[in-house]
Amino acid sequence: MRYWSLLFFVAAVFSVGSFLYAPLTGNLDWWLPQNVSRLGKEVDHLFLIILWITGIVFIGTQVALVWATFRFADDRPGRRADYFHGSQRLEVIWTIIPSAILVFIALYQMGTWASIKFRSSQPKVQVLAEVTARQFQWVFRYPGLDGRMNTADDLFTVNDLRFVKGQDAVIQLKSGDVLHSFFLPQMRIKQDAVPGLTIPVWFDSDRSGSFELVCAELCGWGHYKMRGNVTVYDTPQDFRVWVETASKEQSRDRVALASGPQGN
Ligand SMILES: [Cu+2]
Repeated sequence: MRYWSLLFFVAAVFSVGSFLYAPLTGNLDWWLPQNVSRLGKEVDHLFLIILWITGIVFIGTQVALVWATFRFADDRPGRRADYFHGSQRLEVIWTIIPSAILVFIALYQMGTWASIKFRSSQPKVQVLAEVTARQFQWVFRYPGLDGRMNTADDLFTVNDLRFVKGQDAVIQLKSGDVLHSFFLPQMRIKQDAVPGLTIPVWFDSDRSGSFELVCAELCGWGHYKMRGNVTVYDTPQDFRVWVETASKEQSRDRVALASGPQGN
């Protein structure tokens, strides 16, 4: 039944249709989270390049598959299969082409990788917070009102990341137990938190609002709980107001703790 080949054709058309939908409409938001960061644009660009390469290869191989199943279908009764040795030249070609593509991608993405991960690209700004991942929460330590880390007025929050729009934010990432992965989908940044290491991570947002922080490494039964809120403020003043309010609340809680149970 050579018309079985048409089944492959329908599957291929469907796949190609969905593949073309995203880049041609220019609307990546329906399958990727909205991007709000400078580096995110480069990440999405790389993503699209790879999508184009895999898409074109997919179309090529599907066309060849459908053509071959149609062309060589032969269901005469009693017909025996042909056996033949592979083509060495063909194998050399289809090894060299993917290798060349991989080398191209490796070289092409280097600049983006460097600006996201190389320490030499770390923005020279004051560290926003120290972030410790542990089963199963993100603990943030902000410098507090004095702007200095590791002092008595440091501000602690859980699952609550805040920074200012249009400014580079740098955090120091640690882990208190196992491997976790600090992931800000809308800022296109992902970094493993590794026990014993302190890893600087930087990101930014070109708009204010509330976004998502998740753990992207299956780190135990409560992995799903490692979800945090990201608040991006319009101005440094807004951020400052939050630090002041949160610091006041924190010290009030400390006083309450120190003075013992209040009966409520
Ligand atoms: Cu985790």
